[in-house]
Amino acid sequence: MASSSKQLFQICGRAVLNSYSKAGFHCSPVAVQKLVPNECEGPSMKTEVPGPKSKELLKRLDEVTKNVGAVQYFVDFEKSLGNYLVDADGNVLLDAFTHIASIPIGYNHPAILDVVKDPANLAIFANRPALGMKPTGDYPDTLDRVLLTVAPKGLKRVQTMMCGACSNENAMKQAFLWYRQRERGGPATAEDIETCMLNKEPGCPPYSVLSFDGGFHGRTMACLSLTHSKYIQRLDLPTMDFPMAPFPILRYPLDQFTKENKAEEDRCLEQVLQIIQGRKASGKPVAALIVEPIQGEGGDNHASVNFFKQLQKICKETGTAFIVDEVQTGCLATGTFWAHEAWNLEEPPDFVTFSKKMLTGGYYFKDEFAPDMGSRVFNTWMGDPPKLLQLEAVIKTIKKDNLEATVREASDVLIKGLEDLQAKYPSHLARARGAGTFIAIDGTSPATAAKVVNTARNKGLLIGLCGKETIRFRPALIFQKQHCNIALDILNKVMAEF
Ligand code: PSZ
Repeated sequence: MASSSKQLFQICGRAVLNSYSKAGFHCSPVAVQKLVPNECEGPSMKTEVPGPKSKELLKRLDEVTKNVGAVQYFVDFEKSLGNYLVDADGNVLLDAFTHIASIPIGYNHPAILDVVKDPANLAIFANRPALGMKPTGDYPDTLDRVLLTVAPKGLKRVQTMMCGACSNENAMKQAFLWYRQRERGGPATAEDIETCMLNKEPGCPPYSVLSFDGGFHGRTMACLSLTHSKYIQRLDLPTMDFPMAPFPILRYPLDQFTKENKAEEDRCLEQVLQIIQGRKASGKPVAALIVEPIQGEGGDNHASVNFFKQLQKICKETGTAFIVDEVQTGCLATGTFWAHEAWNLEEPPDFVTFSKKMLTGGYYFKDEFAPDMGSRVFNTWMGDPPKLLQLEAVIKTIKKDNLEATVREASDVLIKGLEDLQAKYPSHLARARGAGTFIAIDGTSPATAAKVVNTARNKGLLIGLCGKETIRFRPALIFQKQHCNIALDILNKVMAEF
């Protein structure tokens, strides 16, 4: 972080305060307690987004990467602070999307800057270990102090990884190794060793992982076979012979469709059981099942506590590993540190994978799923220790500032505001829903949803799209009531233009 950042924050705060009150927003410049000092009072727009600077940069980046189809605008990290992202053109935007749900406590949070500035951390920032082979002496304590303090109840083992996809990829591998160990009941035979080098059975067993329609678990080549949210992620790529079950599509409001939703969930559970039994009978067993607590990329699809309890029960009864993908839902996004805490399971999932707000990728797992030998789950970096130090600052901030209460309060305000909006614009908006600040509302068509997101952006609010026609909120954990009110104010103006 350059030494000019403090000055820039102040400039940002003042400039925004002026333009925001000029724009006629009614947000009190005093009284509200900010969780990040000097944070802006509200958005301030100088240009459309993308503005001229972003457009120019886009051309330059395209010359180098030829892969800018998804880049919308460029970000200025020096000037961004708290819940406000500043773009390359100097636009200040209230960020309720946070780099696809990945900034836990906002931009340039003082607690994270302290970690970066601490001379005691210099060596670990300057030198990167190949963690699976040569970790630094403080590493076991760091894992204990950081990742194990927030471990899901009942899980005591953790492996770090580089990203969400490689977390799922390796959790899956550990599940396959576990399955094979049990099936074989002893060490690998000479035939196993010979055939595995030739892509043949029995060394390479025809195992699979069961995933759900609408699920998203990453884009590496094995994870891609579990990912079913958009065709563009899969088109022209070979996938593995992995089965897929339907995920319940619930009708809203939930309390008016209890019977229908229960029937829908039962239908999906029945399919899960049939697939697992069918595959086993045909000699191609399902070794694991993977599920998101709320399908994020697939369109913010929720299911009931009972659905997840039944899934775990089916896994247990059929000897299938139960992997819960908390890459997007983890780290307090849904109001509990792990979304699956809300299910009150009798025993923990076999694996819980994470990344995004956790800053490091990785997964927790039960003892019985530990790899059977060294070098089975391995790559060069296997994680990045400075990210653990940053995560430690996040965890401390969550506790110190009681961000659980902040998320709860923001959740209530945002969901209620979206419900009011949908009551006002029933021909454009539907199905407001969410847990914590993992919140969404549907447009009544894909075009409507896209128009809401794009118009909101030009008015200074960043939200995202997912599924076919879903508008989603993925703010940082420091998104307070006042930020919700600004967001709702902007959305009201957006809808008034429809
Ligand atoms: O288009 C993409 O590749 C996107 S857009 C959002 C994501 C990926 N989310 C990543 C993700 C996730 O939401 C869940 C539930 N599981 C796994 C992943 C993969 O994480 P990364 O992107 O870190 O590999």
